Amino acid sequence: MSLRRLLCAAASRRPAPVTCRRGRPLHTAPAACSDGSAPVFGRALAFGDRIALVDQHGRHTYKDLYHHSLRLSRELCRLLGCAGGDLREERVSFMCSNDVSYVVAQWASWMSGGVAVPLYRKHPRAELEYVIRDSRSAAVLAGREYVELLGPVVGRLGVPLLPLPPTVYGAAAEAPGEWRVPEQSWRDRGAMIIYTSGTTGRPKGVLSTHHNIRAMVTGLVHKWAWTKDDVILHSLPLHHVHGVVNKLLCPLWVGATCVMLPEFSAELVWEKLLSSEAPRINVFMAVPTIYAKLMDYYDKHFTQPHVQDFVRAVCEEKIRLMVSGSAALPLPVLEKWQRVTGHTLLERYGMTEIGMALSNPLTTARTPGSVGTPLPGVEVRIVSENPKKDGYPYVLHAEGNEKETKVTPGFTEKEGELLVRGPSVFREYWDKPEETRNAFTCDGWFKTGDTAVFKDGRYWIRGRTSVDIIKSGGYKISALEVERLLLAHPSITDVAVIGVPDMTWGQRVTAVVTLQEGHSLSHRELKEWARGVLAPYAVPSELLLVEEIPRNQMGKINKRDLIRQFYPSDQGAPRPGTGEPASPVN
Ligand code: MCA
Ligand code: AMP
Repeated sequence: MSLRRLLCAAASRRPAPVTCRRGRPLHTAPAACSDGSAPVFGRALAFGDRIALVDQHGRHTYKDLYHHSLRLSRELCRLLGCAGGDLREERVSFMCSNDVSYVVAQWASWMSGGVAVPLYRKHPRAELEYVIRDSRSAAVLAGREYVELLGPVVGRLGVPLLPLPPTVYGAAAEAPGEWRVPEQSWRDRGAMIIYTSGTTGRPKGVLSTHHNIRAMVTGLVHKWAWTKDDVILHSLPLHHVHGVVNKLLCPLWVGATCVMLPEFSAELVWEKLLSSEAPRINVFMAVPTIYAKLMDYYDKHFTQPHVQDFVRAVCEEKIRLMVSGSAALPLPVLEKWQRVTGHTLLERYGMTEIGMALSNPLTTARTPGSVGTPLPGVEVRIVSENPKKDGYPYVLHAEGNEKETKVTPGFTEKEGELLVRGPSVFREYWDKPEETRNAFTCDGWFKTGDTAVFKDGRYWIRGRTSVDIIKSGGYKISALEVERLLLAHPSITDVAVIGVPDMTWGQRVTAVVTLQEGHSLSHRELKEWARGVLAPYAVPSELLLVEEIPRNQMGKINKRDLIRQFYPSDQGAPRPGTGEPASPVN
């Protein structure tokens, strides 16, 4: 039923009450493989004819997913001349829409013993090429929509392309004859490479093993009480941990159903959340920007009181869990969402390199602004540099795990860098041993680069240690990488990229630019040009033209000063200082 028809009916209908499932035991399917770290597909046959995925093409059972994937894994191994069926961690890049083809490509890569490298369809060609080359992918799998796009890219790189067969999208699948997933040890085997921006240099591939992924999934399944009766609405990109692990692998792990939209649309999300058609959504997760956009839509379209009552009643009665993460959740967003839906968003904290680390509780009170306490198996520390250099790598402020946190006397409520250790922490930055070493303390803790504090019995994230990491729309963006690319513009002589606080996006990417003498550049022109070299979320949403970008004697730009100069209110509303030599360009 369309959203409009749904709302017309709202005045006369009340949602059917749904019984609360909190506290029910988790569904545990017998593992199809004896190895304790076997991937999610190893559990699929036990869920057989249950619906795993609902997408734009229809409904797909666990059995179908399994068999389509096994068939594709056979094709992949044939293509690469791997008769034994074990690619031994060869990388397999793949580009698929948010639908059944994604799962089949991912599982096929794993069934063949390969490392899955998801590509994002909105990335410019140069970035796609970078990922395929950097990961040294042995093959590229392409959903039918992307064969044309990827053709020239793989052609240049000399990598074979395997289009997914059309049957994947709809037909029921038979078991592919004698072909089997070879017996292998999964535990330390690489499973997935997700590319993430660092402060400096090109994006790095974060390699997580099957054991890491299993730890991420089982920690969340336990903490958020996933069961096979859950139905999650999926509307996130599938080249980051939030979309891949939290929203896809968790439901597939327990035999639940994932209703997947091709992409985020506020209208479609509301339609699905409010629909009474089976399977009825009872779990939703998103980045803060999506909640902000859903509320914009609500303000524009759900103006009548009976519609608002209907929305709140459905959300309260039908949905058991709504989660926010990937960026700080602004308090006004949390409060408004509470008013609109009756749900206090469960905020959690994570990172590509570690999966999820901290979470508010499921059943007891959630604390706005806090990210809760460590997830099962996760250990955290808050530390600062040791000024004494007396052999200790750092000063310990607080240390905690799922059960408790101990604060060093004298360090109550003292901010510091958050360190993380545990089975979900990644194995390595692909092909970057030095960066991998530098990412850990000498005693083996991963340095998140986030500033945190332990206060009132829970953890709070205070922001990034580096101003050159921008979070916009839930995406991590390296300011220096955007600067590097913008400097290639023929009119730009100098550029500083800053993240300006913004209520919808978290931060907006803003370019402060000096131009060649006699040149002009409008924001529209810059955007058009930048779309060819940057992902849509990294294209500057604002351009400030200046005569000169202030630098210190070392040639460094003080970006915090720059933000204060142009946006003195720091409240998200841009207020370029009057009388300054800068002018925002539209
Ligand atoms: C897109 N646009 C933007 C931004 N992104 N403008 C300003 N700031 C941005 N960040 C503009 C585009 O340039 C375009 O403009 C218009 O919006 C539509 O672009 P589109 O790509 O279609 O945007 P959208 O679909 O509206 O995207 C908004 C979104 C998306 C749905 C919030 O950003 C998103 O899916 N974010 C989630 C990212 C995520 O999953 N992060 C998790 C990573 P024009 O129309 O002028 O061309 S973090 C993670 O995984 C860790 C482990 C964790 O903790 O979760
Ligand atoms: P990514 O590197 O793209 O995986 O993004 C991870 C980063 O997102 C973390 O290092 C944090 O800076 C940020 N992040 C994730 N969740 C939260 C949260 N709940 N609050 C504040 N920042 C967050």
